[in-house]
Amino acid sequence: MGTALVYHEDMTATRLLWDDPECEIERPERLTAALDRLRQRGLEQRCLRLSAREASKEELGLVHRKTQVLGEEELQALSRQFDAIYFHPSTFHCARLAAGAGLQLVDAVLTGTVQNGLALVRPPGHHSQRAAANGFCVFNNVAIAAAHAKQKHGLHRILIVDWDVHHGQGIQYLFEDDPSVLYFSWHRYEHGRFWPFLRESDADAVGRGQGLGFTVNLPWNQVGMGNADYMAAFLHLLLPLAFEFDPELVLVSAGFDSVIGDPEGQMQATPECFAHLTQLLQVLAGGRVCAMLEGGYHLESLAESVCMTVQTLLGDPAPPLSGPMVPCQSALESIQSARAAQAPYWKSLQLQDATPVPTSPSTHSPEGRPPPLLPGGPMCKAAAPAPAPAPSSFLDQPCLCPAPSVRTTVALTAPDTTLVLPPDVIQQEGSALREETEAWARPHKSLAREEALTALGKLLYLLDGMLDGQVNSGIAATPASAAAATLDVAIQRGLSHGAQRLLCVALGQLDRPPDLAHDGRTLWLNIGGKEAAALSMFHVSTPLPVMTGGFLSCILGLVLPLAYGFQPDLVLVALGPGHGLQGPHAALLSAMLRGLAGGRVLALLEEDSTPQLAGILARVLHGEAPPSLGPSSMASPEDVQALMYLRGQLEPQWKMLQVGAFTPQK
Ligand code: X5A
Ligand code: ZN
Repeated sequence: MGTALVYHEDMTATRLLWDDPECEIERPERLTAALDRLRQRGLEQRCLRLSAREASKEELGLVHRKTQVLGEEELQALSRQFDAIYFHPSTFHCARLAAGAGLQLVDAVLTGTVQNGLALVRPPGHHSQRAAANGFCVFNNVAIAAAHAKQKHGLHRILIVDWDVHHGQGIQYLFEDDPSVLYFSWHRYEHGRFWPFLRESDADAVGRGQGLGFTVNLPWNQVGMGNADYMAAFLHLLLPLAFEFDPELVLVSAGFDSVIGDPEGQMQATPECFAHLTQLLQVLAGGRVCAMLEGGYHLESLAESVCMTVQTLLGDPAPPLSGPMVPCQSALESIQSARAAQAPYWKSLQLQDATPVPTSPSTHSPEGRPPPLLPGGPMCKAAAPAPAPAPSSFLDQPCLCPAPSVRTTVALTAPDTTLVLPPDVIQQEGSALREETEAWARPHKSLAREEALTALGKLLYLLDGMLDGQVNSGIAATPASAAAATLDVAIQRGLSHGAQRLLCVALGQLDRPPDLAHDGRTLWLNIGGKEAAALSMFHVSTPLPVMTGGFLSCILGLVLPLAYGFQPDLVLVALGPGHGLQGPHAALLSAMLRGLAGGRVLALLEEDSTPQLAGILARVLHGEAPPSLGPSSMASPEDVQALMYLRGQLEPQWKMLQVGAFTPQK
């Protein structure tokens, strides 16, 4: 449905006219650098370009008490009345355009003109308050957009995700008693020693009155937070609450001073991380995501991160994350204290007994971090796997590998004319050579039948296309009786044809292929097993959660932490016999697994699955938003128990599972 890019070059006019070291970083080149890079990458051309309009006095009045136009000579005097603010003769015009751009974006998304979008604006907005400019911000662009979405579009639940490195205290103040706006902000805090030095930026500020629990603060008490810390914050704090809140719209205060290189943030997360954060948000609110630029002062990091965000909004798969996926101790402490502060208000955080993290000396130096993923440990004695191999070559140099010409392919046994697919999703005609297919099938009795062979031929052809980099993702079908054997062949073929690490998420009654080597190259995750069991760190089984709430905590609390920790370069999702998964649940799982392996995901269905299921999975793998699950029920006690048990078993090896302190069960 498309991505809007809202911009107006007039917004480059406002600039600092005198000497002020604090304010000089908020300069016009921020916008031009971002836009130039979007053009260079061909991303701007793929968006619906909208020219920003000025917000009206009435629209500004949704949030601000009074607005005024001033003479030039008053500007500097006025600037001194506020904290970290400069005014320029053009500032009022620019700020009205910035607020107007946000309104246009929200209108375009909520009227269905586009699916999502980005407003490239300055001045930024999230520090601005009802009657005070603050921190380079004049009007609160995101807050005005939220108020407008409520008033003009009748929305009842809006999620604001503020990933700027500063606390958007302006947004917090404006909605702190409003339960229709869930405001999440992470920010450099350093126990209150970082600007804006506010007590109310801490985790225990959770809103007030009706709005209790609808303000979520995640203060970072150290600099140097990286990809693993940001991903852990999303998986273990923001997303559980966001799914429970079930927003109708997601607004992002998209500041990029939280990216590596930024002088304000001093953080370590790479631009690719913002592709992943964006992708994770796109599974909410039917994919209605409106991002608006806030901070971001390192021009290179800013430009790159803006590209990552737009590319992901456009539906492109996220580049794999680099670096060890091990959250640092300080991040875990912060996440834990925010979870503890929010637990009274959110059932998704209850039951999962939260105890404080033991404080241990923690640093951000590479030496201070726990070593990356060391297989072995107490529970792996039976089948001690070899050390995880180095990342595969095609992921080491993603730039040398041209984007696949085909994003998603559907390889059903007989092309289905009733399938509803995006125009560029191809129904595959091709099949692997007959002799080759037969050779792969030979060891398996269940693959002897003609239908099974035909299906296998199509699957092998698709898989080869993916391994060669011609196709990014796909779905294939197999007769139910041949599901296990087909999956076995797919794994062997993947491993022998270039995959270094293969993640297999097997739903329903599918056993780990008995001849599969225990060498750490395959992570086998079965959802739908009889009981929770970790036979090794690479062989995990859990029952299918009964309730939606349990399913969500299984994905966020187990599947994705393991998957991100493993860093696969190929993902197989198999819906096997008795998988019992509803379409929307299967779609959500597939959409979220798309964050792994550069989106190289192959879904294997049973032949008699409905065309609706095939269609929805193909669309999701292609980058469309999954349907929202609606308000989620609580996880059942059995679901929680299974999850807690597996965490206890696996946490020592898979650090992304940590949500703070946890006492492993004996
Ligand atoms: C939008 C934004 C930062 C202000 C920092 C003042 N403002 N020291 O990033
Ligand atoms: Zn900022």
